[in-house]
Amino acid sequence: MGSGPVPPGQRVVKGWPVSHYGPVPRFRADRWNLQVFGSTATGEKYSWTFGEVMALPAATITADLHCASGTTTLGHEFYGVPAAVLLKLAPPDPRVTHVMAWAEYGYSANLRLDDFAADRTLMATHHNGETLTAEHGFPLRLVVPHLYGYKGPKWLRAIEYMTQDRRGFWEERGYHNRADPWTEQRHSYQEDE
Ligand SMILES: Nc1nc2c(c(=O)[nH]1)N[C@H]1C(S)=C(S)[C@@H](COP(=O)(O)O)O[C@H]1N2
Ligand SMILES: [Mo]
Repeated sequence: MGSGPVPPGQRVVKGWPVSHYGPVPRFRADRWNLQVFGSTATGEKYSWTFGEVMALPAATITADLHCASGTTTLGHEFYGVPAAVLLKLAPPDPRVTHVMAWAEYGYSANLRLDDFAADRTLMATHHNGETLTAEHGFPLRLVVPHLYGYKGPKWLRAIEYMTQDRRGFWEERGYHNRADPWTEQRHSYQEDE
């Protein structure tokens, strides 16, 4: 639920500041798709157009967002396609243990399959009743409310099913592989603890 306790070492800020690495991509519906590839159960690759994604079963969640650099924003309402829906439509091979969430410009975040499959993991199209803004990830943004923000790519384009773990963009740059805010898993050097 949103607006519960705040994880240790976080300070709450008002509003919804924008933070990401690199430029905001321009959306072109005719060139956009959402893909699932890698170790699918059938060996097939899946692809949905923007219109098809918008027609998938959707749900609403409330989430607080925790940036690993120490800021938290409270009470976001996200609407979109639950990750569980994608896992049902594009089943992973039984050997899949992790996924890589890919965004525009090669941004990526790796997740344990159980973190991706979690109840509140959602591919959001809307925030507080309105279409996501470009800065916050339009047209599709992954939200993983129980992990630090870098595990939620804005401008999501693909989910890769993996049979072993591989580090994503920030995970390769010194950020923690799991990113649990409640135990302050901010840095990769903590992984040996
Ligand atoms: N594509 C992409 N997604 C991204 C990032 C990024 O650099 N690129 N930064 C992440 C980080 S570190 C955070 S804290 C959140 C910030 O989301 P916001 O700008 O909507 O608050 O986006 C995440 N998603
Ligand atoms: Mo962040």
